[in-house]
Amino acid sequence: MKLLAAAVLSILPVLTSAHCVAQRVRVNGQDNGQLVGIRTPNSNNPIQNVNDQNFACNFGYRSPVSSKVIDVKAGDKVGVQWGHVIGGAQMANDPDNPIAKSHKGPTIFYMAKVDNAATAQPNGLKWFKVFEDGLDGSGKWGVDRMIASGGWVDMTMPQCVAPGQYLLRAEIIALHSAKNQGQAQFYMGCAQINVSGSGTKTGDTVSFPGAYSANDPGILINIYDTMGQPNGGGQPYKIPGPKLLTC
Ligand SMILES: [Cu+2]
Repeated sequence: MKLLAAAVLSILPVLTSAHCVAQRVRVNGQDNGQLVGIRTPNSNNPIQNVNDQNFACNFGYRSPVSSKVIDVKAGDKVGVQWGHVIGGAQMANDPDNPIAKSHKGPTIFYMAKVDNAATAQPNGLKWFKVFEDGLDGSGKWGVDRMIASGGWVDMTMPQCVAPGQYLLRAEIIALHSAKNQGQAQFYMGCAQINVSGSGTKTGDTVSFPGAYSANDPGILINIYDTMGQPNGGGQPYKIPGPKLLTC
């Protein structure tokens, strides 16, 4: 009995920490460095309540929070890197870096216009969606592509986005347990960017919290087929939130 308890205890940290955290920003492949220009929570734990007051940009940031605002031109490729823990791997050959392979789901970016990206409070902002990568026809998820890219998810800054400062909200939704309400895992972090260009749009906006419901078809979902494969059961996957900005 004692041995069994010890065995259970020894696997618990693995079970409870196979999560991820957003921590680096790159522009056209140029990495700005660890925790530079991004608000990164100290914990890699997900938020599971879609109405959590910290749903916009997470909470409990590693301090000091970067005051860097990263320049992005319309048309640039801007990416955020995810890792198992801050710094990436938790140990040598960490199989859960950048995230546990079980954590299938979409990768998404939103933006919200702010006066000063370094100091802006995330609550009460108006967010528009600029990127989403869900489930493809071969059963691969956005998270699979993130893992294949070493934790990076890159998007192209749309040409029509109005110039100015923004929070860029990177999000992953892990759906491995999402067949039960409240069990989808939301990971998010907000980069601080300054967009230049000649665009005029800031999209159709939503609020966080508010944009998602616990029973949205992309949040309350069994992603496994009858063979237990995480391919969405052969059904198209409906990424939650508003429609993408179109230029
Ligand atoms: Cu997890």
